[in-house]
Amino acid sequence: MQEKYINLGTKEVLNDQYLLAVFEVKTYGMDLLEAASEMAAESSNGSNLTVGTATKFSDEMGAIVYKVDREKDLVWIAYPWRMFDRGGNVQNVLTFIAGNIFGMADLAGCKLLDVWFPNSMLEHYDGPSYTLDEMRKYLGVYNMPILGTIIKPKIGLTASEYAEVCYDFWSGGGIFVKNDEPQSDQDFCPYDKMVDYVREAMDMAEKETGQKKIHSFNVSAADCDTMIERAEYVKSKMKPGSYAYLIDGVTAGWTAVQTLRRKYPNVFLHFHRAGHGGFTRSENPFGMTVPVLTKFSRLAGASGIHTGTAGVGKMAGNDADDITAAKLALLYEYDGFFFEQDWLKFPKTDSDASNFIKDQDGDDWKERKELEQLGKYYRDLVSKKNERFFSQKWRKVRKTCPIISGGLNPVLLRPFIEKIKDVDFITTMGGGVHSHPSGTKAGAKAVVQACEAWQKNIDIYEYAKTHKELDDAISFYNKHGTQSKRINSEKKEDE
Ligand code: CAP
Ligand code: MG
Ligand code: MG
Repeated sequence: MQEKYINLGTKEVLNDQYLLAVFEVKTYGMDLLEAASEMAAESSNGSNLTVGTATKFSDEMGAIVYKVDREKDLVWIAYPWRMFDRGGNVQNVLTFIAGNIFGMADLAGCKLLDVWFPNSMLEHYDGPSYTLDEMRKYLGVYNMPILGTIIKPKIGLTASEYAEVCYDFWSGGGIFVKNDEPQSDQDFCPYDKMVDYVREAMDMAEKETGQKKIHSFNVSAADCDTMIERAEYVKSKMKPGSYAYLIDGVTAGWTAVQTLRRKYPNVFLHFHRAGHGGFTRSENPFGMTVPVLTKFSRLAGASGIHTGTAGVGKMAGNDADDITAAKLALLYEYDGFFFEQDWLKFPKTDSDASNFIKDQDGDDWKERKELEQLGKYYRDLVSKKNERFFSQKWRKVRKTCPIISGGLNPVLLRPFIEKIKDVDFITTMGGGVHSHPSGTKAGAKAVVQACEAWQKNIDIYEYAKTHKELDDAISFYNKHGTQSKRINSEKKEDE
């Protein structure tokens, strides 16, 4: 037992100087508190042996186990955020708190269920720069999801064939098109040719429909130089606002995500999470939850991240994980599984903030000297959606847009909207558009019509009576359903 990492019940960890984390921990017999103390050591300044080289100061960098729940196998660990790499490095935080502990032989399970970032830590991290708000402004599309697709087949089209499918979707009224997550620079579809043809297709479709369109280009690559080369090529060929950069954040890594966020603050940064299932699925006793992955993507500055369809589509996922993740991405404060996270940035030394509050509140500012008071005051402002406050980008981590994909089709749009109770998201339907019996353009029209039906609060079966593409989609997708056999069979059992 590493006693020096245990301080149960201490309130010190709530003084805005600690990142808080909750883990579900299983062991091969080791006592839970002992396992927690070993985890705290390994994920901060220690290891399994006490070393003679430790100093008084290095001891202060030790994590603190401050709560355990033996019923539920939960442990709460606080990390002094001063120990993290300066300069807002997300990769470093994860290397500490979601790194070696997953390899500890004494653990039979270690799942990071929730994290809480203190306000004074948030001011050191980028957060998103170009958000869904800027995308909506560019498009002139409000009060509805951004309707999108992924070009399918996933890979294998030539550059001109690829662009033709983009054109078909856009001419059918679709707005947002993305490369599929593995599409990059393949010999049969050279990157520059793909970009050139997409631009042509976009110009034609915009002229024909009078609508602005967006394409999300996958810039993931073997190295950052090549990634930037691809980003630069896209930037040189596409109109500002008409493109996003897609990054396979799990396989390309957090450094790639933050490089793009810092180099291209005026471009929508689209975080695809391919590979996340390896450590987020509930069947996996090790790893982190979807809400935790989502919170780190917002901290790193993703403009949007896939947050799952909450069991409506083909991928494993549930309401708790996927809806919580979407809300933690979008809102300025939300109750996660264990922590209420607000995304406000203000350090103790923030004189602007105190002046801001003084303006807001005049003389009785005096009793608000304490940070806790400041924090509470800001939270009051946020909850009251104080217009003046919201105009101040500098004081908050801007929103990350949920990107909803995976086995969706026009029939499933409304069920998802009713689950998430929000329309601030991008939906990308691949199979659910390109498998439409009358092809991609009809598939796009069916998605648009399904959204119109929702906007007019008309049942889609009713709306389909006067909208053929939707009618065909309903018969086709009701027969084929989502592509997950398990979800389909569970749905049949429910019926
Ligand atoms: C969806 C998709 C997405 C996954 C990502 C695919 O295609 O393009 O990458 O949905 O999952 O390749 O499967 P379909 P998530 O629309 O044809 O299913 O959004 O859960 O990260
Ligand atoms: Mg706070
Ligand atoms: Mg895909």
